[in-house]
Amino acid sequence: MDHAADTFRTDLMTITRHVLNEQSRHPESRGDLTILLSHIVLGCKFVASAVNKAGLAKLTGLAGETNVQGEEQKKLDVLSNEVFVNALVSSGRTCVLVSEEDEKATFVDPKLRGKYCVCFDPLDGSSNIDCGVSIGTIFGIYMIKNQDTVTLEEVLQPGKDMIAAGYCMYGSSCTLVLSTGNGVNGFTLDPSLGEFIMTHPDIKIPPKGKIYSVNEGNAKNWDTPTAKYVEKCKYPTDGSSPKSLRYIGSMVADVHRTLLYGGIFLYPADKKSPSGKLRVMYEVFPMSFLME
Ligand code: AHM
Ligand code: MG
Repeated sequence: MDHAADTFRTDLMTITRHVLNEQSRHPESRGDLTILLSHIVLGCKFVASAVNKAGLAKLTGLAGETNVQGEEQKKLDVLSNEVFVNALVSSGRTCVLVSEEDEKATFVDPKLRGKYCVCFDPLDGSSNIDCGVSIGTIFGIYMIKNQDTVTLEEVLQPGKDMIAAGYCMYGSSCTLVLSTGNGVNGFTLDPSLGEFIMTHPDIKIPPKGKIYSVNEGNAKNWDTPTAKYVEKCKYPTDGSSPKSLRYIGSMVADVHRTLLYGGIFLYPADKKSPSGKLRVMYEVFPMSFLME
């Protein structure tokens, strides 16, 4: 007879259980980060559900058009931003929020302030929304010394000072990858339970990979070293096999694949974007934190 445990996971390491375990390693902790993370997880669940419905609604003509009242349907990225801002503010653990969707940083009402600053891109890879290709949320968390007097300058901390970072990929499954500084773990959303369950413990990027990932359409604007490097991926001179090209155009998905399969993902600076296209605070720093 089959044991249930052969078919089902019966000892579920939910993301909450994992974060609480991590918390218990710091006896002085009051659980603020745990509470903040649980609000971020809620935001991810909401966006996952909205992303799933967006395609359906469009197919049946219910979304994307101006309705009879002349109201414009909210775009998914604006909706996601609202969800995360509300989730982060209501956690009572944040003092400053920096979102890709907002021109200015949000300073939380002093009554609701906590010690964390969160930099996030609520829905990255927007060009992939309408065709149902993977998109994601990216976040990085910093601690602020004095929440009451916090200034914008204090928010501009180096990436190495981040205390936690993660991303959630809305793809063929919904996967949340998180690090609070002690290893990187991946959790998959079980829609029937509404819980993220640990499916990728202690992720380590393979030391060598067979994939390179870059928007080659930008090649004419690259500098010589970048162009030479990519050329070598295709025409290796050391007798090795050429690398495969994979490029989704959603950083979360391209980084996720790189983390699991190895290889390289790059978005180099070029003549068109001399400082690179990806934004350092809510895209590059959190992803670099996880990669390291
Ligand atoms: P977005 O924040 O407007 O969605 O842009 C960021 C995205 C990244 O996810 C991705 O790596 C990159 O832009 C793709 O850019 P391109 O379409 O130029 O290849
Ligand atoms: Mg983005």
